Amino acid sequence: MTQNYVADDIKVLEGLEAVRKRPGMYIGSTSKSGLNHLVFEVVDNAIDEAMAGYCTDVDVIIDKDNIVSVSDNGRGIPIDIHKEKGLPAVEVVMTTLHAGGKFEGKGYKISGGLHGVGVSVVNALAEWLKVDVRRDGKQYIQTYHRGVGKKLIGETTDYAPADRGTIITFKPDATIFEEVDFTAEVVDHRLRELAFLNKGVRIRFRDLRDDDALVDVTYQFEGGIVSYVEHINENKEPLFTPPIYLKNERDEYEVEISIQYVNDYYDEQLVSFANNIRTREGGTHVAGFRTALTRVMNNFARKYELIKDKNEVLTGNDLREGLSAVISVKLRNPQFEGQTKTKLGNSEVKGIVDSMVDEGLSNFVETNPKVAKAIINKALIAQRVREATRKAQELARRKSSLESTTLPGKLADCSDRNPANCEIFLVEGDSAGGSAKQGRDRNFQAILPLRGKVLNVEKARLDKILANEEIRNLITAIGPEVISGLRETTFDLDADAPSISADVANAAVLAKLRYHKVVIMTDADVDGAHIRTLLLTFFFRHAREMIEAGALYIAQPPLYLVKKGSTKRYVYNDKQLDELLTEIGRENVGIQRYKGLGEMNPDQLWETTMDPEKRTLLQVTLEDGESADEIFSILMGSKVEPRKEFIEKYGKTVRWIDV
Ligand code: 0RA
Repeated sequence: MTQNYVADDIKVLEGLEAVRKRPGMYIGSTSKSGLNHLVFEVVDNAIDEAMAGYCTDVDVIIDKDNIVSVSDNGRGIPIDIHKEKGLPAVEVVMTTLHAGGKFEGKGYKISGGLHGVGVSVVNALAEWLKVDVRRDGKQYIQTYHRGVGKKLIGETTDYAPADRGTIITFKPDATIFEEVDFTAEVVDHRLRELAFLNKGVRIRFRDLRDDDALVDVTYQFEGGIVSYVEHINENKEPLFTPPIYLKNERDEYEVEISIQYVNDYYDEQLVSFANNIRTREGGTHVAGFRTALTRVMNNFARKYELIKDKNEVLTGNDLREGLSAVISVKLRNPQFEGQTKTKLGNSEVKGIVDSMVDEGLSNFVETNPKVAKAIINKALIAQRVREATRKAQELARRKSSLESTTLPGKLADCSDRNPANCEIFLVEGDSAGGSAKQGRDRNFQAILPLRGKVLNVEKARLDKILANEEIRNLITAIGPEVISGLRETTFDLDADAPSISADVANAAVLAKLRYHKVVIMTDADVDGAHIRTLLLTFFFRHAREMIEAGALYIAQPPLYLVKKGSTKRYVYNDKQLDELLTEIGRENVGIQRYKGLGEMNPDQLWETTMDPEKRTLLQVTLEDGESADEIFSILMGSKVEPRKEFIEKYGKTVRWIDV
C-alpha cells in the first residue's frame, strides 16, 4: 500500500513535470494565447458544472499582478478520499493529468477545454495556485507551487450547505510564459461566447489591474444562441424576426441551431461549436447543416413553385448569402481534426444534424411560409447576381486575353498607324483574301480573311461567341474596346447623358478602333450575302455604336465585266447590265460573270472594289433601331418561318443599308 502510494506520487510529479517541460503540447504555446488559455481551462470546468445543471454563476477576476480567480457555485470539487490513491479527490484533480474524466458521473462532463487537459495543467504552469472548495457544509483550501508542495491551508466543517462551489485562484509562472499579461478583450470575448452557448448562465468578468480602466461586465442570455444570432446581426437589417431556433437531443448528442438572414450584408456569418469549443474549421456538424438547409429550401421552393424550371436549383452558395447562423453541438467523444484541431471529425454527426435540421426546418417553413418565401427570394436574387458577376468576370478575363493577344496571324496589316487613314477589309475565304492582299494599297488597307461561315451570333451569347476563332481574330484586329460587352464604360447616348453630343460619342468610338473604315467584302452571291448578314448581325448586336459612328461599310464588287472592242466596263447588278447593253448594243459583246472575288485578278479587284477613287462603298447606317432589331431577329433567330418570309419579301437586300 505504502509502496503504491509512493509510486503514484512519483507518477504525479512526472506528469506535471512533463507539462512544465513541454507546455506547448498541453496549452498550444507559451505566448499570449497559451497564457489566456489557462483562464479558459479553469472557466471551462466551471461551465461543465453549469452544463451538468449544478451551477448558475461563474465569476472571473483578473486582479493586480495578473492573479486570476474563477469562482462558481457548482457542487464543488469532491474532497473525500479517493479510494485508489488515498488522497482527497480535489488533490487528484489538481495533480493528475486528465483527472477530470475519472469523476464522470453519467451524463456529466461532456468535456471542456481546447485540449481538454484539465486544471492540473494550470496548476503545473502556475507560480502558485489555490483551490477553495465548499461542499457538504465543509470548506477545504489547498495551495500548490508549480504544481507541487501541496499545503492544506484550511478545513472547516461549519459551512452552510447552500454556500457551495469552487474558487480557483492562480498566478501564471513567469519562468514558463513569454509574458504574463492576460488579454482582457480575449477573455471577455470568450466569456460572452460561453454565456451565449450556455443559456441562462450568469458570467461576470472583472479586470481590476488598471485602476483607471476597470472592467466589470456581466453576461447572461436567456435566449442562448438565439441571442447570439441577434448579437451578430445587431447592426444589420434582419429579413425576419426572431431568428429561427432548432433544438434536438438524441442519444448522447445535443444539437442547437439558430438562423437568421439579413438584407444588407452578403457574407455568411456561420459560427459553430462542439462542446462549447469554437470549430473554426467547421466539420461534420456544419456539413450536415448546410446539406439539410439547401435541401429543405429547394423542396419548399419547388413545392410552392417559387422556382419554376425543373432544372433550376438554389445552390448552397445562393442560400448562404446574408445568412447568420450559430450551430452548437454537444457530444460525448468529440474528435477534433484539421490544421488547428478546430474541425469536428465525428462522422456520425453529419447525419444526425442533417436529419434534425431536415425535420425541424421543414416544419418551420411549412408553418412560416412568409419567412421561407423571403429567404428563397433572397437566394434567387443572390443567384442572379452571382451569375451576372461570373459572366462579367469571364468577359473581363477574355477581354484581357484578347488585349494581350498579338494581332491575328492571318491579318495583313497596313503600314499607316493612324486609324483615321486606315481601312480593314473583312474578306470571305483565303483565295479572295489572297487577291485582296495583292491588290490592296498596303499603306492604308489591311486585309483579314475570314474562313467559312461566321458563327451565327444571334443565337449565341457573347461569352460563347468569343470562343469562335474567326470572331476573336476580327475583334482583335479592329479593337476589342468597341465590343460593348468588353468594355467598362458605355458610349451610350441615353437620357442620363444629354450633354454628350453624338459627335463626341462617335469620336469616342472611333478612338477605340484600329481602322476608321471596317469594310465587309463578300462575294456577290447567296453565300456572300449570308456571310455579310452574319457579320452585320455581329456588329449590330455587339458593336452597334460602331455602326452609329459610321465606321462600318460594305464593299461593292462588280457582278459582270462587259467588253466591247477596246472598252471594258464593270457592272454591279443586273439592272445596270441591262441599261449598259441597251446603250452599247448587244452585238460583239463579251460578258464575264464573276462568281467570286477570287476569280478577279488583284488589279481588277483593286480597280473595281478597293480603289477609293473608283469604288462604291455602302456605309451601313441604322435608320430605326427598333425595326433594325426586328429584322435581325427575323433573319438570324431560330424561327424558320418568319425568316423565310423575310427573305422572300426582301430577297438578299438588307433593308436598312443606306447607300
Ligand atoms: C469532479 C467531479 C465533480 C465536480 C467537479 C470535478 C468540479 C470541478 C470543478 C472545477 C471548477 N469548478 C468545478 N466544479 C466541480 C462532481 C462531483 C459530484 O458528483 O458531486
